Amino acid sequence: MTKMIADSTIEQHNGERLDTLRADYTRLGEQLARRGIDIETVKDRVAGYGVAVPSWGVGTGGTRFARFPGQGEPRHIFDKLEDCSVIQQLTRATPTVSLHIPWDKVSDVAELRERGNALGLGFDAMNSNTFQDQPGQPLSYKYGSLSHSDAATRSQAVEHNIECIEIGKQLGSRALTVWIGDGSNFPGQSNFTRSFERYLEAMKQVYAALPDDWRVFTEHKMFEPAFYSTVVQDWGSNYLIAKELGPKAFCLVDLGHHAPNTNIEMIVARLIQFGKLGGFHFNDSKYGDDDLDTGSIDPYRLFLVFNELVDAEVRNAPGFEPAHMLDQSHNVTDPIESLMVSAMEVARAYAQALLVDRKALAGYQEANDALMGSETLKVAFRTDVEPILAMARVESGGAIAPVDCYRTAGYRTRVASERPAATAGGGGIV
Ligand SMILES: [Mn+2]
Repeated sequence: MTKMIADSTIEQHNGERLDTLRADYTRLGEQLARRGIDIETVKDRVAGYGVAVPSWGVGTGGTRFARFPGQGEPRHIFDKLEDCSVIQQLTRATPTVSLHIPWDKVSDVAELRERGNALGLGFDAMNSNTFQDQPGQPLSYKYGSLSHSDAATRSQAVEHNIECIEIGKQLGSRALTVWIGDGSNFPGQSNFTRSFERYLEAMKQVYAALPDDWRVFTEHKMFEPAFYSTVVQDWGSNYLIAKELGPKAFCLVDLGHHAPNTNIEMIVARLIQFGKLGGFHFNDSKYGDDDLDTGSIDPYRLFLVFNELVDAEVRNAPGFEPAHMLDQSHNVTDPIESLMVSAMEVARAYAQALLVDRKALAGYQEANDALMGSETLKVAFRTDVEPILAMARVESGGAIAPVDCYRTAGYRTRVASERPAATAGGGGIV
């Protein structure tokens, strides 16, 4: 296996911190035991948890005003895979990469698969792109793609999605994520009903091309790039799509794609209840689709989402198999550092949700004890689970403090000398 960070660097890093970690872990284990929780069980479940890294996330993002490239930016998908492998090597929480076509298109897909495998990475859901025009593309998506008024443009978008499935099949992926920028900027610009009918008809063609063991995830978003209406604007429309398409179709929840203050954890619960939660694009948001680092603004909301996920996990909710992916734009940080911290934030929310006393919570809910219901969640959320996360990392070869270890290893400086300053590449804000 190809390793971008030397084992010796990680071993030295951990060696300097292991005694402290063991003491913290033992102390937390005693505290949890008093609450009837076995720390080893929690650690094992955290160790088995993985969130996919988006290939586009390792490049510096941007806004509609500007993009300020960082040092040593990946030039192509093979560089991106190396960066993704650093995240996985140090955090052990990101075993797969989610690719984006055409940004990650290569002439030799088998080579891409081999390179990923050599770096210890698998391939998660494929992401199609009909929200931009590509060089040489015959028909424009300026006025939409899968819902376009022109049948030939819709066909072109359908064919692109089928191409993504074909590439994914060669990589060992088993899901396609579809997000469209289709919508309108003015009342009267498009007909809500006819646009949605055209979208459904096009998606049925994409669905028909799915292999038996594949799933398709549709992603809703309330606004942007269209600012008056979008064709797939909310979870209600998304649920209708999944129902219309069939059993392999599920809804994807991007945390940033809702109005401010929307109760996202409740949307998650509804989709789980009706067997249509496909997965997540994790990020955080202050105002809109800010694509900020997961857990950087509202870690309690992230915990509440995971509280619903663990609730479904422990009661074996039918059809519950959500795909977890990060989807962020890193404008002012080193993307590798942001993605490492974000992956750990997702794992932290999972660990905290595992600590919820569900029997007590159900009792308080039955008794209408609002205060203690809330406190039961807060007790889990307030628990510092860092020793559990760090121990899970160490035991699988990762680093106790991934960002420290990454900086010590000097990876960014090294690749900056190998990779000429890049200017191309999508901002990757989807
Ligand atoms: Mn997304």
